[in-house]
Amino acid sequence: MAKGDPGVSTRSRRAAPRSRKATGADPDLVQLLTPEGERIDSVTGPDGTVYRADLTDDEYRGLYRDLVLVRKLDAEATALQRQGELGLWASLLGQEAAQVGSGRALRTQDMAFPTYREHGVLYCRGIDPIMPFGLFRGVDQGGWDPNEFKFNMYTIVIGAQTLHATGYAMGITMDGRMGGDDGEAVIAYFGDGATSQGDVNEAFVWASVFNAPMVFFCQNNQYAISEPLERQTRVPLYQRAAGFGFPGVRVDGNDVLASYAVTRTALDNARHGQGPSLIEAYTYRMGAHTTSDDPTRYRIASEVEAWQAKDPIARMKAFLTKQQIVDADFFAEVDEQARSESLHLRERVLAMPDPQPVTMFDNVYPNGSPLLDEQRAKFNRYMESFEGSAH
Ligand SMILES: Cc1ncc(C[n+]2csc(CCOP(=O)(O)OP(=O)(O)O)c2C)c(N)n1
Ligand SMILES: [Mg+2]
Repeated sequence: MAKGDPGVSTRSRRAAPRSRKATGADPDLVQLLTPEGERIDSVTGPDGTVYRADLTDDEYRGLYRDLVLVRKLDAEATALQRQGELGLWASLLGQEAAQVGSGRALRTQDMAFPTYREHGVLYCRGIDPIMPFGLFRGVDQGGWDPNEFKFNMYTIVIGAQTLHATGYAMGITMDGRMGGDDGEAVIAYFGDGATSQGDVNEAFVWASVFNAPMVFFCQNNQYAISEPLERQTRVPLYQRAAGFGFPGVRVDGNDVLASYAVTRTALDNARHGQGPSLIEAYTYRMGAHTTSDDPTRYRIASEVEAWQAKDPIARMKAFLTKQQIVDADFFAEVDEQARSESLHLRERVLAMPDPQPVTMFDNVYPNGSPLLDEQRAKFNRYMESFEGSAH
């Protein structure tokens, strides 16, 4: 209901949402918002779990705002890279709903372990969106505090973070910080390609046998750089979980409501001691793998167009409009916020100072090291040997 509109029940204006078993073209896909913007009240997953996302109007609007903002900031990053201001960018285009839905499902005490593409989750954790830009500009290591925001540093080594996450989750169990509503849970993000890594399979084993409070969140964006999904697996990825002894579910990763509901359920199960689970968020990488990739060399335009019709933002917009959850100015106001935040971000990125070369010796050890001190001194003498050196 729009604020300041007392007495008019928005819900009464709405068509009653349907409930259903997950059926149709993909009977295993949990979907709570169709590409046409129709909300489904509840869906029963393959293992009998009932999923629903009956949120307040403020929450629906909030999710839409998040989706638009993270897409706009991401587009700004791609533009900055094209203009030579970033060394590289890994775009989240197309994956906004998987990231915002799961990111908003995290409770404050939960810990997330990202890859290099989780800018949307980072945003939901309340981290200043400038942070990954330092990393991709090559001027710092990505400067947020993982403990403060409960969001670990980006990990480029494919799949490695799933082991870090599992170890962290086992620590939660050992410290007795689970079992109730205030218990902690851990989410590890990774891609479809990462499922072929030994690390990920080892993490599955450890999480399973130690009943770790873990959610494995796989964004199946259909490609590992140029390698399509059929080069990784002969079974749907979520079904792999059964072999490791924990539940797996496939969610429509372009549906922010389903991504939210499924992740919330999995995290709450984990914090209450019910062990790990695997979520396969079925989505699509609409852009290049990174800015150094050219996807036209390995995929056809019609495939991209088919996924365009499933756009996560368009369906949320259709839902908000049809259900009259927003007033006439809402979409323009969100667009304006996205425009001004991305402009502000751009200005701050351009103003980032280049680091002094000698700072590469910083932060290697918490208390320094004699060997490093020696190397630093040698490096300083080398830099000073240049004529007119100010360094
Ligand atoms: C251990 C390791 N092997 C190879 C690479 C090179 N590499 C970078 S991204 C990538 C593909 C990852 O695909 P996926 O897991 O599907 O994630 P996506 O990039 O699609 O989000 C590879 C092979 C790496 N970074 N780390
Ligand atoms: Mg992938």
